Amino acid sequence: MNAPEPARDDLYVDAAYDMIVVSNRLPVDYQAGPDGETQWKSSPGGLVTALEPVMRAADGAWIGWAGVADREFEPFDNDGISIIPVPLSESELEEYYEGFSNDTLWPLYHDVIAPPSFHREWWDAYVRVNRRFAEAAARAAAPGAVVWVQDYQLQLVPKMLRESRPDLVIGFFNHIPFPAYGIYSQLPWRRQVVDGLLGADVIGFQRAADAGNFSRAVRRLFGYTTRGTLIEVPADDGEVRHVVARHFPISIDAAGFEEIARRPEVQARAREIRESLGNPETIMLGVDRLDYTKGIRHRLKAFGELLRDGRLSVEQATLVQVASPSRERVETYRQLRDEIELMVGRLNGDHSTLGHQAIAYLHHGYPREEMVALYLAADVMLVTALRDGMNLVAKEYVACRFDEDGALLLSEFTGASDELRQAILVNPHDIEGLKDAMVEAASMPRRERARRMRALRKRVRDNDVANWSATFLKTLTGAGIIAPGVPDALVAGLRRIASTERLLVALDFDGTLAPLVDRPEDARATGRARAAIERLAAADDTRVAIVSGRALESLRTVADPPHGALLSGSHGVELQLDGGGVTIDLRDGELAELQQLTRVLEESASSVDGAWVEWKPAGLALHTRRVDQAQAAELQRSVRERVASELPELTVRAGKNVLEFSVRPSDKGEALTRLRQHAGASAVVYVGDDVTDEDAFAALENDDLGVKVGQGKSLAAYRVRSPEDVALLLERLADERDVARNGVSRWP
Ligand code: GDG
Repeated sequence: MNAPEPARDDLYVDAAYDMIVVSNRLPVDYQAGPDGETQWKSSPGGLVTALEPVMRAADGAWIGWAGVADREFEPFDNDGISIIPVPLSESELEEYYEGFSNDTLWPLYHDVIAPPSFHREWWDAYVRVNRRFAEAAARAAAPGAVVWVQDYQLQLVPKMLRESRPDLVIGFFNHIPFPAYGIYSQLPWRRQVVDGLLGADVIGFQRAADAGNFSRAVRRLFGYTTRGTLIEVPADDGEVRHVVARHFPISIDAAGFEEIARRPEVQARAREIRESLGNPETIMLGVDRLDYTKGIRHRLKAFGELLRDGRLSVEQATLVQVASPSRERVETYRQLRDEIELMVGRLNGDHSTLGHQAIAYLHHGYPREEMVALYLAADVMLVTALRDGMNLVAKEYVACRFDEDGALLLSEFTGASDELRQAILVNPHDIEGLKDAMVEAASMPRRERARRMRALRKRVRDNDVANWSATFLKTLTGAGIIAPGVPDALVAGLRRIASTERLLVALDFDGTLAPLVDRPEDARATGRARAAIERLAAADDTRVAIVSGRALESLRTVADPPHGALLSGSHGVELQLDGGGVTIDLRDGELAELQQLTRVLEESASSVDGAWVEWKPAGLALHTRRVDQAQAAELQRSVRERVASELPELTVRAGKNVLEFSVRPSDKGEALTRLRQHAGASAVVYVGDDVTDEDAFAALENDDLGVKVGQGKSLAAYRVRSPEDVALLLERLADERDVARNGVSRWP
């Protein structure tokens, strides 16, 4: 086993995307074309609308299932967003999706309105499929990328992803409620699910109550400390990781809905709908997926009793119920459909006349324009869910009513009721109360309707879906999305620091000066960055240093440093200062440790095909990139265990597919401090993209300036997007340094 090229611990072969969304379904659906060829049809949901601009700006990828079982598809580009399909077999569809997701979690999380089924084989499939999604994300994510996991089907993904890619920033959003502990605790796998979610940095819920329920479950199951929205999760290294669990109420593309509602042809269609229903005084409308959480039966019962009691007549009022088909292979849903259709049939039989139907029941999906026409036609919108994470229908109705008319009747058990306080709020279990509220809504004076609708519309406009995603991402990254170029605030910072007496410009190499490449030996700084550091290094009052995790020898070869540059390799263990290299002299104890470490690693690696050991000046790295995932995990675990018991003093760094052990603890922070002293610098600029650069940012002092390249949590005060932008930054710094010396600016 010879040591191949030195590798950086966060250099992954097909890691490419800075922003990744992972959801059960892709934003596109597979369709077989007329000749059996593959076609893709966009399914423009709210989430897609919200995330499209963010995804395009950030070079994003969407990972999910294409909606057809037993088919594998290659990744492809859809309108500027990369689509990465994850395959599901027919039995996984039954066990992971229809079973565990929709017949265990869905009823459990909706307060057991229907009894949840618990099956161990469904759980096994859930774990298996979650792992597949996590692996797809781990392969696709660039170093430090943001990965945003969506919804209850994928609750184990955050932890799985953190284990394989500790460098990532991981968010999770739960679109459905999170139940009280008394209910949640029924889940046989309650610990594993909460633990899975705690792999995220930020866990988002619809309501504050959901976030509270989650934090309580964490305390009950794990005893972790929670303070407000922060949860303190003990990490492997003895440190504490802070996880945020709070509410981020989701919303809709309000302007988009209003735009459709203002189209003349949509308004004409709304009038046509009213006429075709026989011009009743009041059209009541329900729009739901056919789901037992939506309270459709309660609504029908209340409406039927109002007709029976003569408080409403079919000439006065018609109920239009759109029940779009949903989860039709799950038994509870089949039963629900039978019950509802029986009720509708009976009520229509009892109350309809030849000219007036009591209930227009539509078991179809409709195009969005038709939905908007229905919203415009409806005098009263009925949202009577027994439990609902948010309920977007309520918000869509409000967004469409630019005429400031229409009354919204809204269940207290929806997330939307936390925000839409001017709706007529109801408890749908209280049938008498519901009936009174329906009559009140039908007879509400125009002025009162307008007053309420104005307030509701303001709320939905102010907090639309773009706002929702921006707020979530800002909490997650602390930075939002990074614009290309050198941000104005950073320019101001560069201008300030350019006037310092003796400047040290310390730069990471891979991912900072050089774009990441497949083979570490191919990495080269961009031409512009190389020219800019040459310019900086040429001046007497400025020193340039390159600070890398690579061994010094490899760094010299790939970086081709300008004359006079200072170098630091192996995470600060090796330094090259003026007057040649600094060799590190290991003490006897360290040499003995290194020998023993070599024995342990070689023994372990030789038993596994594809594993190799790389020698570094004060340590060793065990590479498992060419070993299959399960075997690699097992090898890493056993090596970690052996080293922990035989050589407990060693420093361990884990990257994807590599474990690095070092007998001389050192990091880029210590390296930077030595370089600063050596250069006699009065201020330092440090630029880096990697998690190991955080040690250097932590070593910066008040007048220094830290710049993080790309997404990811960071102590740096500034960010740029990519090595190309680092080159611009360095050019600008060289210019500002000239200006500070000569007083001539070529910038406005
Ligand atoms: C989950 C949570 C949370 C329905 N029929 C048609 C159609 N729809 C559209 C509606 C609306 C969406 O489907 C349904 O969204 P909801 O929020 O009402 O409910 P869920 O499907 O249960 O969604 C829920 C949501 O996730 C988001 O986080 O609010 O609480 O359960 O947009 O308009 N759209 C079209 N034709 C139809 O026939 N075009």
